[in-house]
Amino acid sequence: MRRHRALHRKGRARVPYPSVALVGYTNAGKSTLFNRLTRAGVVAQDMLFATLDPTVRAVTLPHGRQITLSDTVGFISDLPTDLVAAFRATLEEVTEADLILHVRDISHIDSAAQAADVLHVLSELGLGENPVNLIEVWNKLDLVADEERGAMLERIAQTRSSPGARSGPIAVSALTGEGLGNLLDAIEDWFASESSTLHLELDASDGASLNWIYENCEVMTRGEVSDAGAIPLTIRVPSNRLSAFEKRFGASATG
Ligand SMILES: Nc1nc2c(ncn2[C@@H]2O[C@H](COP(=O)(O)OP(=O)(O)OP(=O)(O)O)[C@@H](O)[C@H]2O)c(=O)[nH]1
Ligand SMILES: [Mg+2]
Repeated sequence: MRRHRALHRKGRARVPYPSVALVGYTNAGKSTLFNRLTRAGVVAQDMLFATLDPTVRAVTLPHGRQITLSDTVGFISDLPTDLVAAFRATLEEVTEADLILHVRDISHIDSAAQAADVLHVLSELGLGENPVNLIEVWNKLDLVADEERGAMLERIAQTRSSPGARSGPIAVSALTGEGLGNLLDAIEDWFASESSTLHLELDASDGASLNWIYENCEVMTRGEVSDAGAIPLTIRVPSNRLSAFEKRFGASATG
């Protein structure tokens, strides 16, 4: 299965669209959301993916940008060990997605614990404790009682203004379609957003990393090598390279 998936990814890697993956706890509503979003905007190239993997579709966003969207297997706590390998194989493509949408059943009593489980699995896949390329989608808004809604929207506003937040959660109902416009806008904004400007000191002997930076980022300033053998750099990392950047240089570099 792992080999099979790797072949699929190779085929897909030639497609220039940015990739978005839906992840989340089982029953959170990923497939419902996937169907809604792809029905809204499937394009002709759709067939290309249909033969490779029925859970990947091309989607056109409101302002014309195209992405690929993939559905994934749901996470559950305490997975039986004989299933862990198969489960991981299906999730490998998540680690290569440009943007991860973490779909949560916000009406579920265990929503917070489920989210923690999902983040834990993502970190085990090598994505870091708090991936920068992740937007939370608070699904099943229709099941949230009117009197709780206010507090929930308040929480969203707070998260959005918290330091380091690139995008706050987006509240939706995959069932009724409420909030899906906001979600598509958030995805579009994410890919359109100004790339991040970062300062870092690179070990002068680390030619491979320097090469990587020149190939994937925009180098704005490059200082003299310090006595300690470090090159001070100011760079811009495009949003669709942020996760690759983090994987290479660590979450602390962009935090
Ligand atoms: N009320 C309500 N129900 C929803 C919503 N989204 C999904 N559901 C229901 O939740 C159940 C699970 O939805 P799925 O889309 O299959 O969930 P999933 O995340 O793909 O689940 P797994 O594939 O098992 O991980 C279904 O009965 C859906 O109809 C929503 O926004 N509101
Ligand atoms: Mg599903």
